[in-house]
Amino acid sequence: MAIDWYDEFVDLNYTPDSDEIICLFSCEPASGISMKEAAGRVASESSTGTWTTLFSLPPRMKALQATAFEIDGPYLKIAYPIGLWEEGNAVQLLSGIAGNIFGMKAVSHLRLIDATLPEAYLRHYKGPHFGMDGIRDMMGIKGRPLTGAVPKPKIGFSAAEHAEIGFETWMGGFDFVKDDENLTSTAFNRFEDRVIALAKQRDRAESLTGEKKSAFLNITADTETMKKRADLLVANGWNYAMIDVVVAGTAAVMTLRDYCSDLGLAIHAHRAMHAAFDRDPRHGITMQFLAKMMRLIGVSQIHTGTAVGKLVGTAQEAQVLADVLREKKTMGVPQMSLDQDWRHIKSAFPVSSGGLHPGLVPDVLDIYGDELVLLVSGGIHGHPDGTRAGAAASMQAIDAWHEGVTLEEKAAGSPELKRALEKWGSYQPK
Ligand code: CAP
Ligand code: MG
Repeated sequence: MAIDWYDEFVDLNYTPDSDEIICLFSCEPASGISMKEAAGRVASESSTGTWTTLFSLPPRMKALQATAFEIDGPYLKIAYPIGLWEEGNAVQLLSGIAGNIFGMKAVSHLRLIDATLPEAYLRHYKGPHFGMDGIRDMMGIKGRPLTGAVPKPKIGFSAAEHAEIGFETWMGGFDFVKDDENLTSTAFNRFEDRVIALAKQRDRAESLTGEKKSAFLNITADTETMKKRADLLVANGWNYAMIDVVVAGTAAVMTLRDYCSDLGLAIHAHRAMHAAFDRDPRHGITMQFLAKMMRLIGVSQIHTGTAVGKLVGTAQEAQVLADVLREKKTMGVPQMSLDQDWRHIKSAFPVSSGGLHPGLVPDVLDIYGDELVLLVSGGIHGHPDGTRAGAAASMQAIDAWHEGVTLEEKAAGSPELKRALEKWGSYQPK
């Protein structure tokens, strides 16, 4: 008597239906398990199956079974019937295609690389409220990256001190001030105080520069508290909220997407903790899949790496992530991403941050172009002449890239940039 029925989930002659979700995995079977056996187990345990044959199995269940239909070396494609999924519930999708399967003894390593989402699945999602164009209209910024900085050190400033640094950042030419991922509402810097103090400095900077200024204030907490904090942001004239989307969780982000959208707030998504599950190239979930989920749910922008800064990630990964977020139709890159027609789902900005300074700005723009949120934080507050000069130096570096001149050539007429290059040159932190 057969003990298991895993092989029923493998058909290498199968052609998926147009309304099925297609997932790309890389898989290393455990010793003694063939790739085909491992494929059957992944397809089974992420859809309807289990480890043993069952006493009763209603025939209609067959229509819900996922099918492993392509094996190419360590790469595995599985098709999931649309009937498996609750409409508009991304959390349930993750429980299926990114659930138990990572813990199976039958595989030594398993990585969810990407998934193609058909129209039949996409239609239940709203996506980003604004899209890149909407954000640019809202901020009145054209033809260059959006720029911003986090006050540094990461936390420890009072609300008043934080706001003062914000003023200097804006006066240096930057568009945004961003809270750090671990700054929420601490005894020395309460969220309410920061929202109000920064709003005063924003209004000062806007009247002195004539430019629209804003901030990514971190509302991350339990969902009900996040709603209250979003209300306070709107009450003080802010147009963005920041959420640590990985640690807050997919469900909370879904709730806040609608809540913020109703308030007209864009969402800046920080990805703190992402590297816990996407750094090992043989196991876990890729950042491109996380970015896809966040565009689907509807954040306006999410961090995607620098390649040249202090955190891991290659230039190719950054480009793949940018395509997943920005393109109307994302063209898949073999073994890294799948084709995705985003249909009515608006675009989202990639965010490049982490160990950047003016000397590295051209490298980042070579990767992303202008459709980007560029965050230079330590790289402005560490400038020999202070925050305002650091921001000005970064804006001069952006101009140099547009003018097609080297930083050294630009520095000849740009004292802030000259001073930055004297300190950092094109040093790549690690
Ligand atoms: C950068 C940063 C950001 C990281 C997040 C930090 O500061 O504020 O959180 O960029 O990483 O705390 O390290 P610096 P990623 O610019 O001073 O390095 O963008 O890769 O998600
Ligand atoms: Mg940070």
